[in-house]
Amino acid sequence: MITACIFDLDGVLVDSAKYHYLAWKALADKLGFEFTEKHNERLKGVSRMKSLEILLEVGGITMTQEEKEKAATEKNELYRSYISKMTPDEILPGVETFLKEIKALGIKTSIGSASKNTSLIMERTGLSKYFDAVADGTMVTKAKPDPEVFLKGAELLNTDPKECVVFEDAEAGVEAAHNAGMRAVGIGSTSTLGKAEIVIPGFTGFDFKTLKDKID
Ligand code: B16
Ligand code: MG
Repeated sequence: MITACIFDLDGVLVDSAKYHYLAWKALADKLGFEFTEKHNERLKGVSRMKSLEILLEVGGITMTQEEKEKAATEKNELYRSYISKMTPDEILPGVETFLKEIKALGIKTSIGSASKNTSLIMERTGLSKYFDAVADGTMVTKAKPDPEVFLKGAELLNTDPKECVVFEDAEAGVEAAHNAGMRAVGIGSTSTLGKAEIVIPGFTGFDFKTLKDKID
């Protein structure tokens, strides 16, 4: 039985990855090396500090802890300046139709995101109204594939993890869902998300019946 759906934010409900990329790229430019969109793929679903470490590895640069914190803060300030201009038009195709459908069916909904900027994005895009709970990077200490953020979502919804389905665009997120005892729908390609129970390219044309038929 499925009674709750838990959604990752970046890459599932909105495309904020492009803003993360622009902000990380500005930092790499300043440090004097090239940071490509392909490199950026490695940062999806990964925490802010871990993302910085990957970026520094790409550039072959070492920093003290203090320098790392300064660089991450600088990146976040630029990133927030971009996302503070987001609009409801940036919700990914098919997402609102699916959210409206499951709300009408009485399915409970939570966010399960690593991002500490979740509330700003939800406010700017108008997504807040579709969610009963928000579990995000401000509430957890362990990054995906640890199940902490999804278990927090289930707890906030007062739901058994076995009745939750997670929607994720990152491999580590699919693993985190399984580690939480939940099933997962991968949003993207089977080449990276093959372990999910279902993989779809996006929400367009996807409905709750299809979900139930495939995994309930
Ligand atoms: P912030 P998700 C993740 O969000 C992003 O995919 C990842 O690229 C980012 O580094 C992480 O949030 C932390 O974000 O710097 O805003 O706290 O995919 O888990 O919704
Ligand atoms: Mg994501």
